[in-house]
Amino acid sequence: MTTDARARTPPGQRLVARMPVLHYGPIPRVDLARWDFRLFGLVEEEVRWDYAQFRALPSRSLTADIHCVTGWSMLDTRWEGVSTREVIRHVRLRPGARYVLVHAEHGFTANLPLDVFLAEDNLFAWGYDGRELSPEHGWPLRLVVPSRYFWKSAKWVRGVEFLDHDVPGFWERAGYHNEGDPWQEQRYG
Ligand SMILES: Nc1nc2c(c(=O)[nH]1)N[C@H]1C(S)=C(S)[C@@H](COP(=O)(O)O)O[C@H]1N2
Ligand SMILES: [Mo]
Repeated sequence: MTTDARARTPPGQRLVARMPVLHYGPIPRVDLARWDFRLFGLVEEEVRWDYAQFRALPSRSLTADIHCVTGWSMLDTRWEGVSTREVIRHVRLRPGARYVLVHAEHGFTANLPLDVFLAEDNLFAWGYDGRELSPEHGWPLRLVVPSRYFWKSAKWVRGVEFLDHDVPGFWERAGYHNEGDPWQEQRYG
């Protein structure tokens, strides 16, 4: 490992060259004609976009290091999509909104404090490595939050709920750490 790669690998992690596929349950079969993306909860007016509307939002690319709690990390993964900051430009949050619960297919959820959700690098991605995202990696849309273990990066996302209190997500309820910062090795709760 180069010094640079070592410095970018959190404690207890090993580097992989290809992204593993990891999730609970089956890969959902998504019908784009029925797909929607909702912003709801503590917002003045709910937003509901179909897939074409979501894809029409301004997009950007992101190069990021990702870290899975099971021990693999991958450096310089390349994503294309819409930043979380761009997405929330389209709602007015009600006072008290401090947390988000990200909702995905089959009832999967992941929780984040609002400020972590809105950090600079976070993306709702539809592209990976110069191509359309593949179904096993979350097509048609997944979240990418590089600052947290990758379980927070929900695949097959369908919306974001804004809350005044923290609600643990799927893996957090299963015993994973509520915060999940890989640099502090916040693996299990
Ligand atoms: N919907 C959903 N998203 C999920 C998961 C899941 O079980 N369901 N697992 C998470 C975990 S633990 C990891 S490490 C990453 C893996 O993403 P990948 O399969 O694209 O590598 O997806 C995350 N997103
Ligand atoms: Mo993971």
